[in-house]
Amino acid sequence: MKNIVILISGTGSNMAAIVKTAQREKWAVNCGARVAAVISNKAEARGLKFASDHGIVTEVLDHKAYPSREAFDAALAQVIDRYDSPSQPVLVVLAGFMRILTPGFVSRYAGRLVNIHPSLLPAFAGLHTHQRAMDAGCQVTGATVHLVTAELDHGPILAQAVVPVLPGDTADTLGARVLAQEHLIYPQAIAKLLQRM
Ligand code: NHR
Ligand code: GAR
Repeated sequence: MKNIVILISGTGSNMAAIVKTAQREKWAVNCGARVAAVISNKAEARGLKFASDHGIVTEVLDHKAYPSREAFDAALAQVIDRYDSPSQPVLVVLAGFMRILTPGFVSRYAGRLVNIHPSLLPAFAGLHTHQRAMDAGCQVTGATVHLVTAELDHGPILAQAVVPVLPGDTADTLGARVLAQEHLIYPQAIAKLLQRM
């Protein structure tokens, strides 16, 4: 069985979409995979309740409790590695996880560390993507699932969804339209990746 470990920082709606798809599509049977744990760097992340309500182990690792990014990432890797072995390899899924990861962490999980970013990469890497897309006059934007590499939001692209920018949009209305597409493409991209793990 492959173990999926999902990292969140907030609402966790992408995490919830992955958990629901895994149940609906019987990933345990069809992909040999299960969502083993959800880890948040914020104790107040709303997604933690959804995860524990669905019988998933949850863990909080507050980055502020560590003296450096390297120390936080080492502690994070230690927790993740409980779910990693040759017979049960781990897939690490960033779902609204808001801490930049160190090169050491990224190389440890190379090829099995994925992120969803709310823009059509390579456009608008980094934060505040919806406001930046509107400010640039974009007529479309979207979301990108990509493998994580040491360079922020630059890894190989696994899936994208295109979303129109509509008259009168705010960052919030546009973000909600993008998020609905994220919930469709992220579980799908993960299922595909599991097949080649
Ligand atoms: N780490 C690496 N090495 N590479 C990537 O591509 C990563 C990553 C960690 C997270 C998600 C990413 C996004 O999709 C992600 C991709 C956080 C920040 C950020 O600036 C930027 C991009 C992403 C996530 N974080 C601040 C930091 O100092 C904190 C911001 C906050 O806490 O609100 O880490 O957009
Ligand atoms: C999503 O739109 C995701 O793409 C984005 O944050 C939202 C999280 O929502 N991620 C980033 O901006 C990463 N820096 P969720 O917590 O409900 O899944």
